[in-house]
Amino acid sequence: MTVEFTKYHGLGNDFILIDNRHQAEPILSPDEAMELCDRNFGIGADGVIFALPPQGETDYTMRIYNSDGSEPEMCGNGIRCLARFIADLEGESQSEKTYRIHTLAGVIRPKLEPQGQVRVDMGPPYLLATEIPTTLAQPDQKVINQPLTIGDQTWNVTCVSMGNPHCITFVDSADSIPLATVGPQFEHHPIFPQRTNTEFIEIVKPNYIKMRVWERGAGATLACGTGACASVVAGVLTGNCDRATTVELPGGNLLIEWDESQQRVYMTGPAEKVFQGQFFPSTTN
Ligand code: ZDR
Repeated sequence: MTVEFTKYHGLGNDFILIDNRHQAEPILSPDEAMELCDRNFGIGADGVIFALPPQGETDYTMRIYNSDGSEPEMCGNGIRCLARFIADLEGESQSEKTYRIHTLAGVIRPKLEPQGQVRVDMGPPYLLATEIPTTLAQPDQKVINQPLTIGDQTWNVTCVSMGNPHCITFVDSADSIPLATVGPQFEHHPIFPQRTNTEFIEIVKPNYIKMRVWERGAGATLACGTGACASVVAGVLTGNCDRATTVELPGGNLLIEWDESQQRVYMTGPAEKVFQGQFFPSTTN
């Protein structure tokens, strides 16, 4: 059997998109997804995303596997790619449609905008320790600028869930962080029972920050949408950022807005189709 795929990226955070509208379960296993993400032995991607039939009052369901085969609740760059993918499938790529997407982090609403941009209503951030989840504070407490010792270094961290867990730390220079060394130490620290994504943030101005990310299950990536949202929320909570802030990532910029009245976070950025093709999985479920 052959499977059609389309490759998209959002600021260099790249995904293999699969048209899975005909059945409620992903047509590939986590192991198959992991093989496809391999940049030498597969297609190469940070994750595989499936467009599945809707659930409840939605238009589609999104599921995603990270490149290590684990399944995150949400993916900010990925949902912009999914919106473009389904618009292409529906012949709606020139429209300014808003989709309601069921995810493991609730209903997320991406809106197609001109010039390939997608603005996404990412829903509210979750701040309690139990919601992250982390044991760094009591379950009903927030983790804002709390010391966390990793190896011989103590970092002040703020934890935010955008449906998936993020640990944010503000640093003098984002470029000088040895990501490949410290990233995994955060990711696998026992105070994060579901592991964590980690963002290192340099404040350039209150409305412009620079971010480097170590993603749970994917390692260093060029961009992270949920991470950019979580970082601006952490920046507002710590008095470092404005509610509307541009986040500079290695792959480009995202505009993040945390709406005070509605408590929702909006993310605007690009999503681009790169190529399409077919592959031949050894097994399918
Ligand atoms: C960070 C991410 N790429 C995005 O754009 O939001 C999401 C991928 C999922 C992440 N690796 C996780 O939470 O496990």
